[in-house]
Amino acid sequence: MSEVHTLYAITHSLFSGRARSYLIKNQIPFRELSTGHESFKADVLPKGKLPTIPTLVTPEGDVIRDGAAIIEHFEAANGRPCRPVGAKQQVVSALFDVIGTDGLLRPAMHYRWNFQEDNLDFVRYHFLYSQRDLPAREEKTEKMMGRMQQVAAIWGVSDDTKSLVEELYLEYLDTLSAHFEHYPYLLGWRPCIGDFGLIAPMYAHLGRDPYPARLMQQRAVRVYRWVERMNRADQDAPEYFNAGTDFLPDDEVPESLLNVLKVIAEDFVPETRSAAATINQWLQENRPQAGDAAERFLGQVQFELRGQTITSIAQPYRFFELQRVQAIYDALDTAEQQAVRDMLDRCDMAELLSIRLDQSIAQLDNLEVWQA
Ligand SMILES: N[C@@H](CCC(=O)N[C@@H](CS)C(=O)NCC(=O)O)C(=O)O
Repeated sequence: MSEVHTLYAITHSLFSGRARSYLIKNQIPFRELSTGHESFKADVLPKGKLPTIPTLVTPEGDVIRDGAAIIEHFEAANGRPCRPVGAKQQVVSALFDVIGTDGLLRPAMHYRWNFQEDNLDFVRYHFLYSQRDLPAREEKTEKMMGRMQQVAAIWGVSDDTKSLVEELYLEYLDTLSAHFEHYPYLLGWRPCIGDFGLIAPMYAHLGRDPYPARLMQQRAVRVYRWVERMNRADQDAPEYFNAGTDFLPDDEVPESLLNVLKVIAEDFVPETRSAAATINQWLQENRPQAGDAAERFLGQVQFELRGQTITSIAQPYRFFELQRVQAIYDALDTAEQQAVRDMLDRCDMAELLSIRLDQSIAQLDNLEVWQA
């Protein structure tokens, strides 16, 4: 694959980090352009349908919008290099993909937007220079940033909940750091689909904006190293003296990784349960037709976390990703299903196998659409 792809993305964008890392790690040549380039509006958007990044243009001119679709495009074409073979590893890999792209948005938004003294000038640079030098650029930047400053609140961070959000994030950071004592990637010696999902919030926001990046450098060097590593084409694991080259043998999912899942489960599971109830209620009332575009946000979510109530937002996309975990599980034989269930029970994640929407979501012509 010597021809160059074009990735419409930007350095400070959360979802861009997932596709970029995949391209780097799989040595797929690409150039990155911001959506400020004329070509995005003129040539790409009509085929991509929505103005979101990442959007990929292949050397043949095909347009693929959405990080999951971009990765699936290469996985399907190349014998699924980033999907482990074993049942438990496959499920854990797909689960981290959901956690990264949806489950860690709360700390990602909090640590970007609620530490303005440290972050604001840095972030403003990126918003400003993602646009061409047109007269309204400064004004547009301030407007965009003003809007974005609300997002942490939308995901449930308030004066009352912010110390809880930080407490949980720090526990997650500590357990992830402990995992990387043993291995450079989630499932051993090379990155899986889950690593790419997880890098989404961990790169642009939590691993690069000044305040959270310093926090990560000072508190969790190993996590910081993984963030660097996920943006390099080589294995980048010189500090591991016993390094292998593959996923761990015998479908092993290390205990250290289950410890990470156990921390994440605390908000991810009740939030998913509540979001499913909200969206299913909406589905009953609205009964979208097969092929109708799935909404990006659908109402509020409320759940209890360590004695406090978090009010957040329901996103159908979480369930599009979760369906992929469930599809892997559904295709397993009974003994494998039992092994997966036992593993997920141990980290309080087993309920995710059965939290489902009444209508599933597919990707069709660059849109997420409802199915019958
Ligand atoms: N599901 C999409 C989400 C992409 C997305 O929301 N990207 C943000 C930037 S990180 C964006 O483009 N926002 C602009 C918009 O929604 O108009 C993916 O995973 O690629």
